[in-house]
Amino acid sequence: MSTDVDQDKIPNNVNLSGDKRLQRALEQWLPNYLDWWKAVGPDGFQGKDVYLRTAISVDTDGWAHFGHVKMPDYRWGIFLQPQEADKKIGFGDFIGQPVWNEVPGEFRNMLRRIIVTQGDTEPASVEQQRLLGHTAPSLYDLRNLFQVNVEEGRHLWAMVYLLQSYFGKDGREEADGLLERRSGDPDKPRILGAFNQPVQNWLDFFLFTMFTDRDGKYQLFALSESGFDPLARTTKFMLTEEAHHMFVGETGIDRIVARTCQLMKTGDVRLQGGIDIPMLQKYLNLWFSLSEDLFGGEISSNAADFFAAGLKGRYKEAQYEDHKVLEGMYPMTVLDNGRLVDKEIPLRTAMNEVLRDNYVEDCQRAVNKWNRTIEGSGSGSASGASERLRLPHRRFHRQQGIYAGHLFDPEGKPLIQSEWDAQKDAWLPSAADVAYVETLMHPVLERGKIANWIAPPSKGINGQPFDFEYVRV
Ligand code: BYC
Ligand code: FE
Ligand code: FE
Repeated sequence: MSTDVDQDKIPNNVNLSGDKRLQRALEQWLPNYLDWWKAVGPDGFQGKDVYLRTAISVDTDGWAHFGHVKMPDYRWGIFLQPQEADKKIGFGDFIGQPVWNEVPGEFRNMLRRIIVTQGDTEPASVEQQRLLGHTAPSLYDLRNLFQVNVEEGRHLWAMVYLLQSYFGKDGREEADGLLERRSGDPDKPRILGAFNQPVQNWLDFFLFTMFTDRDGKYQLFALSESGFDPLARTTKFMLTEEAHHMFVGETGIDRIVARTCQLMKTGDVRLQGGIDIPMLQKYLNLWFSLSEDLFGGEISSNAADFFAAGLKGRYKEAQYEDHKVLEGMYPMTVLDNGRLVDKEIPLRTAMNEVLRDNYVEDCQRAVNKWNRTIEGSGSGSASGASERLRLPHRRFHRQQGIYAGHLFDPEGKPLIQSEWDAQKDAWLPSAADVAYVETLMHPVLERGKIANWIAPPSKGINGQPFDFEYVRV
């Protein structure tokens, strides 16, 4: 009996009903979480039925359960990828030893810090996106926003589960702290830069889910290699949900591009209420650079320590031959007295950059796809045919790591302050750009209708048509 009650409140595959101490800790945390959700979660629509998928098990076919639910009734569950027998640590100084199922004492602080940093991003993103429901371009998009929001809420649960089950009293304090910090609050900000940046409009949102959630993908992959097996198993399951977040971003931008190309054929994009490619490029420059910062410094002793301890590996660690990495070097362009010089960095200390390389490659793939949409649109105007999107150089607009505090143009060329000041409004959204995008943001909440600045999706969610009642407004 009691098992069903627990599964009802907190669906899980961690035998919650058999662990009274953990159950008590989570049940104490739950009302605080709901208070947080109501205070700074999605503004409005909380009483509306939203067509959401809920994770109810970890079976590959059966985990996503679709139905209309009110967001506060969403069942935030705790799911870990099933344990593998005889699993061994796959990299670092402890390679080949059995994975840890308890926190190794000497790495307790490091591990807690990684989990808290990961956990902090999840509620932060919900806070950042809280007002967007009021300007959704369609019911389909409104539903996707809320899907992302409830799943980021579940990702917070996932990290809180780890803190409360494995880190005792300080874990419980950290779990409380995750509900106390606030995105953008000068006194108690979220931990990482991009998660304090305002997400004011849907262009921000699509670029955030494209670029910032994609940092999540790579960080989660790296953590899914962890020798601390509960972390590996938790993050592995989170990745199944993450795919949809990135889909929302990547296809969202593609739909804007498609609509913009249509408008190019009939005249000036802005005069027709669209988002022109140069505007999109500025927002892309902003969110790509902010998201690159999330990988940390290019040269990082923290990253080397995480790797050595077997806590955080590389993207798909199995693809590499050498999992100890005691000798390799990584070629890097660094700044030496303000000059760019090529240098070899011990590979272990370059792990953040190695992960960023995988990330940038994936981002480039998406940009190529958007450009194929432009090319395939046959947009006739002379300007239209020549416009393409591109990733700025990784030195551009960085606020973490070796390039922070220095100025570079989108090609990576060093600049002096006056050059930057003269051109920055051509590279990043200016106040006037933000104001223009703001004028386009009106809610379209009629079934089958869509805002003027974006094309409808090629298909709906879970086999439903675009004009499905995704949110009963
Ligand atoms: N902002 O050695 P360094 C997601 C700090 S996204 C502010 O360069 P390290 C999601 C750093 O903490 C994935 N501070 O960096 C997406 C350190 O501070 P201390 C989130 C920063 O430690 C969308 C100092 O600078 N997951 O899931 O190697 C929606 C020098 O550190 C930043 C993770 O991040 C920054 N951007 O690496 C929802 C995984 N970058 O020691 C969710 C867990 C660095 O001087 N985190 N600093 O006080 C980690 O693995 C690492 O902490 C980081 C940084 C990769 C973030
Ligand atoms: Fe997440
Ligand atoms: Fe996400």
